[in-house]
Amino acid sequence: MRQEIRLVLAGDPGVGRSSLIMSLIKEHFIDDVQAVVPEITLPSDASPAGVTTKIIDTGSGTAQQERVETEMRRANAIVLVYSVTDQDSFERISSYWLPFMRSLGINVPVVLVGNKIDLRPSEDDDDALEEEIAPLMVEFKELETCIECSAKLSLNVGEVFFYAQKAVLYPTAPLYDSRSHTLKPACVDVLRNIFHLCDTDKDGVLSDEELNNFQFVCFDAPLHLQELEGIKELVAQGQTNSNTLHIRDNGLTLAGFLYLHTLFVQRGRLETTWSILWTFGYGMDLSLSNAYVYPPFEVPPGMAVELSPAGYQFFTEVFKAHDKDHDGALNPHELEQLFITAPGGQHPWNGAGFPNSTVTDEAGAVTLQGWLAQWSMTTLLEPRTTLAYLAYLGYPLFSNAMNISSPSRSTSGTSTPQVSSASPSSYAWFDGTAVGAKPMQDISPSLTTSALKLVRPRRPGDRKRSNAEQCSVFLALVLGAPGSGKSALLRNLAGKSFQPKYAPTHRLQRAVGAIEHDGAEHYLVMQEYGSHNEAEALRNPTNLAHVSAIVFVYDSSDTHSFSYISNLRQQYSYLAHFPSLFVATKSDLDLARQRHEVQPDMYCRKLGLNVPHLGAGPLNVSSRFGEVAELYSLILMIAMDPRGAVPVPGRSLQTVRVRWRTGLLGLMALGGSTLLAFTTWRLLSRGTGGVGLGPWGARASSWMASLWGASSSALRTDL
Ligand SMILES: Nc1nc2c(ncn2[C@@H]2O[C@H](COP(=O)(O)OP(=O)(O)O)[C@@H](O)[C@H]2O)c(=O)[nH]1
Ligand SMILES: [Mg+2]
Repeated sequence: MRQEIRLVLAGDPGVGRSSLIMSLIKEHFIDDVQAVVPEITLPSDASPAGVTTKIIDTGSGTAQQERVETEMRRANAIVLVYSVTDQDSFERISSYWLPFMRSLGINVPVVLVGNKIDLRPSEDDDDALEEEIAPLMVEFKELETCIECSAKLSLNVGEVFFYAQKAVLYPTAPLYDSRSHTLKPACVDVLRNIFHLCDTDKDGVLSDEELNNFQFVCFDAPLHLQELEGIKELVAQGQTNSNTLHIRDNGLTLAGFLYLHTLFVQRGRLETTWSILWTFGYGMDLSLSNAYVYPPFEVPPGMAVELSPAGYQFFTEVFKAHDKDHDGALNPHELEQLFITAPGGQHPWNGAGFPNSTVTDEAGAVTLQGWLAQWSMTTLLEPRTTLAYLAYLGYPLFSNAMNISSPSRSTSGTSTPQVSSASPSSYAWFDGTAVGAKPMQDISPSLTTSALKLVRPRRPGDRKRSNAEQCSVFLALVLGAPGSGKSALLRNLAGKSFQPKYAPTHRLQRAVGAIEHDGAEHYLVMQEYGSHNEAEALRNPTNLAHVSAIVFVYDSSDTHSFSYISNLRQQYSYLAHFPSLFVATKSDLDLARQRHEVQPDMYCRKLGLNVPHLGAGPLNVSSRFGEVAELYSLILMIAMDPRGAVPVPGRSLQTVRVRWRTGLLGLMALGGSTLLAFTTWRLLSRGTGGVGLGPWGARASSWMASLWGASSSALRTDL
């Protein structure tokens, strides 16, 4: 945002440049003004948008020529003065001054000022003057405003500088083509986006409520009902073509909205249109400002990003507003409408297989669950993309209107605006009082970040449980030989049907699905790198920063499949630090013995894996028969709580301890069966006469002896 504006006065000698400046600051006329008034600084409260203003006088004559040039080059706007009593000074505007500025390459707005109107005979016709000015305005588009004044009478002097400030702060050129008298295409594009965002129910017209919301968003003030009607009447009157309605269903159409802005510009109310553009995040170049699209949002190391409840609610509302046929899913046309305000009208997932990456209905339309899952995935993997799209979709401005309770909003004390009967003075939209009502720097959409939240994923070895439970979106990386069935697992996760025909995956693919766990919904994202990217991606462990689990997949019917993952694990030893799940696919086909030094089950056991409900693994699945569901909940489980799923590095020690424990357990089990067997024997021996029994332990040992061949009689002898 601009901090300071430089206004430079130029014109022929004696037209009253210096007098104008003195008249402005002294508020009365000074007869013997100095030839060149020193530079004046007006404080920020003396400008419409709170910027300081420097006013620079220039002298005349060849000695001053160089300085005039220098100052003109540094100017943000030029106040070009002539005297209404000096025809020469007027003619020199078009014959000398404007061409001279062009020759210097100066391209700033010019305010043309006719001074000394106190000296003009009152019978002179104002219209005649306008006739002289009009062709100038056509020829020189840099002429922003023309104004007549009198330094002597302090008439219109403040206005001269005010218009010059406005010419800098609210320039016409980016918005309006002064020759064709129409809004420029870039301006139309931006206003169309703003219109779409304001049309929260997406019915193609701005209703009274939507207009009122719009007024609130831009000017922090409600809209007076009568004025609302006034606007609509005005816009309706301006309709020239019966094919393009300005008003439909008692609401403002896009054509009407554009017409209204044309009026603002034509009536010198550029500040209104500019304030609106700024509110919606656009800069002077009519592109969305970086600060608006990417508000500061730090993700500390070890933390991940998810959507906050407000974020989920917003995406839900957006979904509902665009589901025009109310079938609970967004078809391609509805999606196109939804993303119309995004750059290029595009969703952010081009090339990422959307909507195949997420849950759709049979026709391929994205369901609400699929929609939220897709955003959950995007937020985890590319939070900046989510931030940007929140901005494109209007979250910073309309989350409030959509009744989305974002914490920072409610504290601002701004309640959902209603059409009110407030005093007309609060009506800032059309009467120009919006100027200065909302300085540009106050319009900061920092609230976008309220749609996100930081979570701390649980890492293997973390002792505390509490933080980890906040996470609800998890990424699992799927690794395995080409053709081992990775993509089929991804498709299944997104609820897609099994594809019998093999289509190799070369590029990164992702799929996301909602999985219920402990009564709460979680999102599982599965990702495969694709054969062209895998090696490159695995070389850099930081690529796996968000990975919560690795799924090692092999084709149980292909003898060479398992060695692929075993090699991979050997080559990239850091993979061993991730919670891991081994999966044998195609269990519907004949099992093949793997050409590998150990078979998969032994391999898993040797890694010391002990996944709840599974053990060491591998897990057998069949995508073809849809026998996969258990896989996803298992992945989710180890992602949430990696205990038992991370290969144990110091395995030998662990194994010894486990064996020792197993040994004990075995002994106890043996003891149990000993007792059982002994009882059996006692019963048997009873049948053959029987004897009295001593402590069972003693008998146990004797019973073992019987197993090894000692006769019952021998036993009895022992007893
Ligand atoms: N009657 C009248 N005289 C003015 C006005 N403005 C300036 N003058 C007189 O015009 C002469 C030139 O003014 P000055 O400000 O020095 O012109 P500059 O050379 O453009 O800076 C001075 O005698 C001023 O008093 C005005 O609005 N009305
Ligand atoms: Mg002077």
